[in-house]
Amino acid sequence: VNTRGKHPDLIVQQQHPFNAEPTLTQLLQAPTTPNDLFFARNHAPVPAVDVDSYRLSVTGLVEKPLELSLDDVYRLPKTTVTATLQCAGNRRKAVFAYKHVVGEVPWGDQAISNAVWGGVRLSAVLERAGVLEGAQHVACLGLDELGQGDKRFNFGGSIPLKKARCEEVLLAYEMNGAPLLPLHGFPLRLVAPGYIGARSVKWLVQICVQQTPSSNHYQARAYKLFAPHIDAKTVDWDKGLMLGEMSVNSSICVPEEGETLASGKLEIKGYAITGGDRTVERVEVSLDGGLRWVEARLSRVEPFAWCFWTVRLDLEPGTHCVVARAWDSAANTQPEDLAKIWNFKGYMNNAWPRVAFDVGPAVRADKRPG
Ligand SMILES: Nc1nc2c(c(=O)[nH]1)N[C@H]1C(S)=C(S)[C@@H](COP(=O)(O)O)O[C@H]1N2
Ligand SMILES: [Mo]
Repeated sequence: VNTRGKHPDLIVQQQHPFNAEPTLTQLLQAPTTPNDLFFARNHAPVPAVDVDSYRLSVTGLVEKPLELSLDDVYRLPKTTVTATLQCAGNRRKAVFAYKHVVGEVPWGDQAISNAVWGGVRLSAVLERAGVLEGAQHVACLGLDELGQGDKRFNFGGSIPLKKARCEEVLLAYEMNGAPLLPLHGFPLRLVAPGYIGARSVKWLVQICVQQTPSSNHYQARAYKLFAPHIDAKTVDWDKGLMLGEMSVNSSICVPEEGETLASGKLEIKGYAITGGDRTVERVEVSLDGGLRWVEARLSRVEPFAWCFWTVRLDLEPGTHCVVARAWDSAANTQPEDLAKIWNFKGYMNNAWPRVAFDVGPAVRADKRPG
């Protein structure tokens, strides 16, 4: 695990537990993020798993509780799904810049990555167990332990049963054709496409079908959204909006803040993503604070995955400020002002990304290198 911190293009936010994101430049290299550059978000040390004694239990509101070995899982029909995971804390650095948040990882725009996941459908396992009437949520538990002394507990979270039955939700044991790395949940993790990353529980050990959402700390307290005037002292945890589906979001990755570009045709690039089973429909940029917008060209758009966007522009020498916004298939778009969605946990920042950059004087053709 620690050797991953040595990858030159990985920004390590925290060594223990290990939290890291690729550089902006690396993020846009390929639509599928290489496994060794995939962002890592851990709340506790990576648990060691004994594959022989490992069992996944399926309990709760089911006709027939199951105890599945890894071989039992491997025997089920295998399928692959392309899905982008995004942490609810993605783009928190901008939230900090506006107003500081205490004790949270200061993610840049790279707490997001895309992979082709291989595994079995959660629905196949639920069918084998037989879901009983009254069931509405599927709660997952990981093997990693948090807390101290007799207050120890495992990481967990839940998704609605309706989502759990969708064909895109996987119990994944492969990532981009390779066995899942310990850092990303070996031997088995949930992949809940369209939902915040926290719901894709790693080192999965238990699936519980139940009437209510998970009572785990990371569902019942953390990963909730509060209004800007609420803080850690005034918060009533029961009142927060429990996060599930991702909202529509985008990032400007090229140019980077403060960069100087040669005048002439230049490119502005980034990614866009949305949640649920919605798709990104349009991305646009503005150089005048949002009065006039230029539509970007999108890479292939598919549900559950980000898309990359590009705008080619001819800009005059001087300082420019570019903002962007994405629109999805439900006509949702991003809010302009971070202040209005600021929350003390720094979640779900999908305010317009803003990048200030300089365009230098034109480089004369005869002075151009090469
Ligand atoms: N068991 C377990 N699962 C977990 C976590 C964790 O700390 N423990 N972190 C969650 C969060 S907050 C995110 S954003 C994703 C990140 O997945 P990755 O580390 O593979 O990128 O895993 C989720 N699953
Ligand atoms: Mo996360």
